[in-house]
Amino acid sequence: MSEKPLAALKNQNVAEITFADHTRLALQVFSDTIIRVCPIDALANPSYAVVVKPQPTHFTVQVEAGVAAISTAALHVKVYPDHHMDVYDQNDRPLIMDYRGQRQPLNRDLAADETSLLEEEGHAGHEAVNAAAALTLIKQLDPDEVFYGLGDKTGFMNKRGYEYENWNTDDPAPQMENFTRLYKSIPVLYGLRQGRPYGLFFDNPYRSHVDLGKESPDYYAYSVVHGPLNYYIIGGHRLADVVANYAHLTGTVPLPQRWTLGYQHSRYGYQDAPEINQIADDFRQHDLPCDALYFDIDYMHGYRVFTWDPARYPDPEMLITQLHKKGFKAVTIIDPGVKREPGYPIYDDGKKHQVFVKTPAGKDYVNRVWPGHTVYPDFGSTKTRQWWGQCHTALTQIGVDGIWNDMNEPAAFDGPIPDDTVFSDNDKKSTHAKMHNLYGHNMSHATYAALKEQTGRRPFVITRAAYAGTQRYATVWTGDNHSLWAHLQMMIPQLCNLSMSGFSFAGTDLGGFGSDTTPELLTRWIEAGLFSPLFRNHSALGTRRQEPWLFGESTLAIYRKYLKLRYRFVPYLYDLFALAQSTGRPVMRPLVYDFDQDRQVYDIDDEYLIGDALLAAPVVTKGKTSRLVYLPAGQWIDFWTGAVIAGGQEIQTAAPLDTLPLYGQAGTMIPWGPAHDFITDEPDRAMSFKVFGDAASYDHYQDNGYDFAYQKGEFNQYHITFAQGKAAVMLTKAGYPAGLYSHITVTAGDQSFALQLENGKYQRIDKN
Ligand code: MIG
Repeated sequence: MSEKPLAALKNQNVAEITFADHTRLALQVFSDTIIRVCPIDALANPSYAVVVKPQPTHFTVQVEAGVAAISTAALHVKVYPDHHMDVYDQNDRPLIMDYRGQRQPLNRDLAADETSLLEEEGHAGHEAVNAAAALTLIKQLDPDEVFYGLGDKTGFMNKRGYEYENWNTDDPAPQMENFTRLYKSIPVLYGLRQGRPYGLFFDNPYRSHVDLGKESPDYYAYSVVHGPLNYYIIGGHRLADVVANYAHLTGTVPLPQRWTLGYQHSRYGYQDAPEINQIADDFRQHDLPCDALYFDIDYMHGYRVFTWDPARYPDPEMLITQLHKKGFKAVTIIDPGVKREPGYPIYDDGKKHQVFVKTPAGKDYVNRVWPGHTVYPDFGSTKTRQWWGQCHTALTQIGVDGIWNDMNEPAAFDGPIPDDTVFSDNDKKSTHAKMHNLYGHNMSHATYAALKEQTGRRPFVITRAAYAGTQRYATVWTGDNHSLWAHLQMMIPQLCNLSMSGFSFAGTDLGGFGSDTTPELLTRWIEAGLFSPLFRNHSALGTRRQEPWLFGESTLAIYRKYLKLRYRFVPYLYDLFALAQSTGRPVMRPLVYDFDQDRQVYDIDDEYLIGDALLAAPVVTKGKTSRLVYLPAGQWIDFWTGAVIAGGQEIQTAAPLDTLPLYGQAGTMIPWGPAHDFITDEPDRAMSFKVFGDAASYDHYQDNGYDFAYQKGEFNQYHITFAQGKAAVMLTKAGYPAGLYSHITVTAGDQSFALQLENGKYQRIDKN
């Protein structure tokens, strides 16, 4: 090697590499499976995403034949004098290897003057997204390598062959796989190289770009417009472990209130208090379970945040009280833009406290959103977050149960916000270029903290824009989809990749937001989305209305069937959320998550798992009444018929319009809750458990479902076993005595066992 030598030494949790050109690189060891890479002088930079500190970990640093070798029990990293780096797993098999060849940009056959020609005709010219890149990483691509993650990008489960950007964007056009960016930037990438899993988390909020083998079959690339380079190499035995390691790095999803797992209904365009009340009554009258109704922007007075239109909502507190009596929670939208209007108290107060972002010349920066000319709260400032949080008392004091944050990319109607607009970064002066992708994150943070303080309940915040780590504060939805079959299809990879990227609590607008839905599409959507963690029907102003009773009796009957079914699964979903919080294991999962050694599942876009017990294979194609279902190795039980089916094969199954093909994995068990029209703070009195196969055991979690008492030990845990024809329930923790079930039923096939609580123990009370 002609390069001058490098030096490497170990300094606490950091391997410090000094190159001949005097640049200094840090490999900071967080654990056996997590190594951060950044310049040494960037080590102390704060992160919005990462919540853990490096744990004491044994690792070695050596220089051999001019190459630095850094090894933990799980990862071996080699750093070369020419700055290249290779990462191997514990058995020295390649995971992430630098590409040493030349980059070959795509040939678009386009001269500069032809680009403007195309734009004139109305075609968007392809932006040279990498042109402005300050830093680039290029890694070898194995012929067999596949990619997942990246949050809520469009397209398919496996991201190989596509390019994506991280620059939070509100683009209402129908989002298809040619979209490189959406509302969120969650730069975590998972790869499987010859079945060996790894993760790369690029923790830099500036605009970035990834090319996953689109340019070339020989490499994949990451680039970012501004440094420092700051990324994490994540290892793990299985893909599931890598995903959990990432979740712990950036924080797991906090346990939500139980009612948030019920069905929720929304529409942009509900006119006034009588109409909202009518919708609530219609749900009950049609025997449709529902837990929440939403208030979109038109509840406000001229789109002024924290106001109500006095003509259409003369007494919002009374309206919310009425909704609560009918068993509905109320969720109001709050956009970040504050109308620039002297005399409007929120604006005046914000101005007084200097909470809005500024032009470089020091004036409030103004753009235009719904209310007209608006200013933007500077959420990267602690003072602004507290001020914004305080504004929410106007809503929490009248009983609002959740806050829906929209337009927080942030959206701006009069063209993009200039890069040099002054935004705060951890209370220090920074730029829009750096803080753009963090705007929704910091807004969610402010909202979460306010709701927690003002209500004492687990905050329900739903946000459109997000960065890595926002899952600690908010639920997300995927923004403005359309009532298109292609968007029903996209729901599955989008939600699965979101949950692999830390966001277990996510949903799409069921039925589709833009464009007109059809009875068949709406039906297949409510089936396919049955286990969508956030289960909300939402539609746009001016589109065909999407209340399920508007499509005739047969559509209504199927819709009702699935809403009722959803409530039966709420205890299972709640258990999965408790597990997601403690283990980082997602609720909704692509098949590759649990079966990463089965190449047949790498490109499955139309099936998903819910925990490890259930596999859903919805029909997502118009006119189909049967489909092929791939069942991974093992045995599967048809949820509807109880038929036992061998896995490791593709089967043909009938799926008439009212049927969601659904399978239980043999050897698992799920709770099966009582029927509900809505979820209250009252605990269930009895619970059932369904066994798939001949034997299974299960740990069930229960708490009051709404506040933080569980953190002080106020929860129950039940260990349920079924083996050799016998069912037993052990109470392994009884910290929430008021909730203890008086009766438990365990069913396995056509056998059923009834147990009853007697003297702190569950005893069999049947003769079965
Ligand atoms: O489209 O507040 O994604 O859910 O209904 C304009 C109105 C702005 C976009 C959100 C959508 C919401 C709508 N908003």
